[in-house]
Amino acid sequence: MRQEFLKIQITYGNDMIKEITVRNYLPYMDPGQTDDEILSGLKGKQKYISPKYFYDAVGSELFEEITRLEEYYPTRVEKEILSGLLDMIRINLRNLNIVELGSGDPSKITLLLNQIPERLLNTINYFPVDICEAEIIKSVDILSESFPLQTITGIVADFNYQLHLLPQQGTRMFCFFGSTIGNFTMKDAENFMRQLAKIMNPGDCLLIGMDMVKDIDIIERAYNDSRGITAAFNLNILNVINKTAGTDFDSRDFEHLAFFNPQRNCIEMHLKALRDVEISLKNGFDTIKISKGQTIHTENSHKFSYDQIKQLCAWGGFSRYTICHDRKGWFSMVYALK
Ligand code: AVJ
Repeated sequence: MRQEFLKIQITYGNDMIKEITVRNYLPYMDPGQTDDEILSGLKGKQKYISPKYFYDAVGSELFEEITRLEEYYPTRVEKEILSGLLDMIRINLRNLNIVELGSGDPSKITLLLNQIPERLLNTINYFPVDICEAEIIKSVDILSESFPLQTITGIVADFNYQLHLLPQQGTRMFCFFGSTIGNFTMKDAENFMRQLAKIMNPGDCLLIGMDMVKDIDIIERAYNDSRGITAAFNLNILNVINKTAGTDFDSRDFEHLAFFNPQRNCIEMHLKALRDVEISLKNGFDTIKISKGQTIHTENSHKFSYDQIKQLCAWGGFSRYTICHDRKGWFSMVYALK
């Protein structure tokens, strides 16, 4: 087993050295399981790749670029809500352990930390959790410069499988921003909330961002931006799969497709084959055939109703919750207390 607990030294141009703490739990994932997950998704009739594979270093950068697009409203609106959140809801911040799932870049937690006085900040421990190690290192580096927190410990993990490895200490606030919960099918969202219910203790709380149902044109525009950044983000998943599972996809054989599915209230992203392709696998024996026009489903992005928020909170065993939303009701931040 590779070393899980690391101190990483960051060296700056002029010999300055800084040490940050990162725990990497990905080596605890069974590599066979990862390959099986990818291959079984590719072998089925409707081909599927889990959206967690978007986020290598390149994909994480592309996603950050998406969040700055005019057409991509979710991040903008969520940030609006976050930047005034602590005036609207009362959270007991002293000695809090903040665990942010799928943290990505530190801009969202920064908005929250900006509202907390220094005398409280230095009682708070912060744990960003992400599947992308490069993102975690960058985040811990940036935040440790900006805020006098008690500790910052980066955690590289797959929260689909490794919730039980998250910090157990003290009172915790789990943050799950960006409507990442929308990536799950409703069944998986139910499982996820039930898992959370198991690992959370009385006094712990959850702060979860959800993108709401709205005009379809607005939603579809957010996933078909005019600069093609979302297309590049979608296509990059094939490079990640090549690295992870040893396939030989050529992203030039596919095009980006994103549309709203009104039955399930979700955006579906696919990669559509522009020609017949045959993908070879690491073992050299098997191949996967994809015919022209066939798609690989890469992401669901559910949009929520207030009834669904209520349902999710019930699955999570939350007795009390508060919903904060923007004026137009485009995005909700739910604060739920165990
Ligand atoms: C990070 C999963 C919330 O679903 O809107 C952005 C990812 N995909 N554009 C989303 C994404 C295409 C994003 N989440």
